Amino acid sequence: MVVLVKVSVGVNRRHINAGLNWLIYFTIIFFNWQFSIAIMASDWYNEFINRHYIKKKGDLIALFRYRAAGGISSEAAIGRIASESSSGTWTTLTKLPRLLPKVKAYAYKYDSRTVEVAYPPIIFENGSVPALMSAIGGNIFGMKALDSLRLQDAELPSEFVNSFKGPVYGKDAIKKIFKKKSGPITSVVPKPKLGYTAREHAEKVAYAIWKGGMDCVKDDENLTDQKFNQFDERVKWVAKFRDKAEKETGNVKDAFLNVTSPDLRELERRIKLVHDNGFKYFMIDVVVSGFTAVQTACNIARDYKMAIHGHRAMHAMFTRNESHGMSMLFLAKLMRLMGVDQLHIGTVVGKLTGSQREIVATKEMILAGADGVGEISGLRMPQKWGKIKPMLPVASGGLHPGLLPEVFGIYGTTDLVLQLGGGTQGHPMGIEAGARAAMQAIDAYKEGISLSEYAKKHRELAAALKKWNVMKPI
Ligand code: CAP
Ligand code: MG
Repeated sequence: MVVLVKVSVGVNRRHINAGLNWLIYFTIIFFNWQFSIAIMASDWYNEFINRHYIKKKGDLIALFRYRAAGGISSEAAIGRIASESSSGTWTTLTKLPRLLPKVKAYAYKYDSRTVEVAYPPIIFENGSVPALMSAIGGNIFGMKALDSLRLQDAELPSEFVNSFKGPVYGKDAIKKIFKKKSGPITSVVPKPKLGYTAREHAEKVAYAIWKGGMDCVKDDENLTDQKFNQFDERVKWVAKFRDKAEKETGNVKDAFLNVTSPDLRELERRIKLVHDNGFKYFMIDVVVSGFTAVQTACNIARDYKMAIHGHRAMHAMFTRNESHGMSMLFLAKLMRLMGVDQLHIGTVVGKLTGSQREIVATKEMILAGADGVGEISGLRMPQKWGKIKPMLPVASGGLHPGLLPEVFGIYGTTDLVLQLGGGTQGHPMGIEAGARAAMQAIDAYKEGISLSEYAKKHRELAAALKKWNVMKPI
């Protein structure tokens, strides 16, 4: 009793508040617990986790980097990744189809940062990249249970790979289109990106670039069909000055004319116009156009026996964040699979992002022959290519003659498309001299002579080195 009295006498406002706070606290804990029990009872995500799963030969194996949201366990996170990207959903269901066991993916190899998910091939539509990406690139990237998710790579099974036709030329373009024993294929994009009329683009810039020794002239990624430089006009003028340059130089000249279009019918019309004007290539902005448009363009290119230059504008929206989005490596894999002949994949030394480790791993993967490449833990999955031809890497973005030895140190010169813009047209002696300076830097590297030594007898290179030396633009 005394105790009680003491306690009751000692009790004051502060104690009552403290008592109420504890009561509220435990009530919340209790309902949260109930709530999480409810969640557990109603969700079946953990049925898509199986550490003992033995991957089957035909499985597609996706490698994800993930970070679970606060309070979410790794299992709760990876169960959601495997479930929502295959056949599951957030709650248990009252009726399940007979085929369900055949369409479930399993998270089977994981730690707190990466997970490999095995998908049965039956769940994908053969020959369709959009269908593939609606699964492994779909809802899972928006789930609240994940703070971040990045599709780093996926090993595509042979049955799926063989349902595509791949590039028409790939790396064979060097010999088959340009009749050159070895690369690089050289290209320059008129700068400024926009502002020339169709005729100025061809007569004042493209012609000078070809006369300076370049194989190709490339449309910039945002040059399509503007009032001041209409697509049909540009094709006609560029064809006229290509013929002039070919005649005067005796070399094959081509162009990467940008057919990126508002719809598939217009895309087909533009490709046909480029073909009918005698070009062997066309260019398409692969990300902004979308996978269906790229697959359509690849099928049309096959009909016309044309090569595709793939520009990747917009890729950095989802490739540069190392913990969320999709790797450039996997985007490049999809482009080779669909049939793009050459694709921008970065320079390391230029103005745009891309780690040397991932760029080299990507270059190896897109150039690999039938037996493909091996795994690089956490970065690249093994991948066999069968009959899909190798795709050429394009090195571009902030390049000038002074940086070319470093670029060739990463890519070599044999299987490469080298693309410059400002680094030729910013040359103090003009556009043709700028192209010539880049060609001289290539020759110097091939002959094993330093640029400074070579510049002693090549004034265009000397002028380029005087302006830019070896600066790395950002
Ligand atoms: C290069 C470029 C290319 C970039 C694309 C540009 O011009 O024309 O689009 O190379 O980047 O617009 O920047 P510069 P990436 O040579 O004048 O930089 O190759 O990384 O896809
Ligand atoms: Mg550009």
